[in-house]
Amino acid sequence: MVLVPSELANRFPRKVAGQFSDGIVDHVRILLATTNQGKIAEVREIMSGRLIEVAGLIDSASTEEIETGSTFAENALLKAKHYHRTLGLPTVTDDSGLEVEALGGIPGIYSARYGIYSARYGGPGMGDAGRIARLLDEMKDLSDQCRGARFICAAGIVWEGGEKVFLDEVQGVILKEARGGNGFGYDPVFFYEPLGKTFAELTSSEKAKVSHRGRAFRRLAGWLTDSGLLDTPRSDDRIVATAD
Ligand code: ITT
Repeated sequence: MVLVPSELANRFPRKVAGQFSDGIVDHVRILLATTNQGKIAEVREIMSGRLIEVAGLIDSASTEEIETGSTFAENALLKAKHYHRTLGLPTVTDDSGLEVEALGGIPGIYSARYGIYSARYGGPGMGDAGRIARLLDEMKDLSDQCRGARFICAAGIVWEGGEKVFLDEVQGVILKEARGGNGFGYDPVFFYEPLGKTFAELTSSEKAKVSHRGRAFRRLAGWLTDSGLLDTPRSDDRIVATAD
């Protein structure tokens, strides 16, 4: 479902604006700017039961050229500033990725682009399977004791009066084979020891409770509630997500 007021749609770039036609509401307060459907589903889950709702919005624009920073926090704010400038709305973004200890933190901030330059793993149009294949190849000689990794999430927000970013992480181990069909990205090889399952074997609500994203966005949501940014909330306030 697309939930955006008509006057806001007019301020989007042409390629995006055309995609707002099938739904209109009056009160959009915060935009969740991401092109990643997996993130949208998870942030919606994390925010469920709160004042803030997350709605899907189709946006074919890539965030890759905006992500020129050298940290997750920088990139989260760069994306949020870009969409805030375009839309004039308080804008929330997620920059996240996987860091493998024995690889010195790789793929890190390049998690989405990992393997993109190699035809062997799918090239520019590569998907999650190509990224995972490259990671497992890089790690094939590492023993079970040397497969520690962490997911990191930077949840950024930019509004008229300022910017803020909330970082959090979760520790795990990279398996030698993929397991499970839920989630997205590297979830099938990210084994979460306390639950004895990969992230792809967790339900969305189980993952939301323990994930880097769940932790970072709950902190952001708590801050939002206290910040005054949502003063005079309305029952139909929405976070609107962009995704392709
Ligand atoms: P946006 O920039 O549009 O939000 P993106 O997918 O390009 O989407 P990032 O640059 O933040 O986002 O890259 C994050 C990548 O890290 C993502 O594509 C996955 O490959 C990986 N990743 C992040 N969180 C993950 C999670 O919860 N489970 C599995 N993989 C994850």
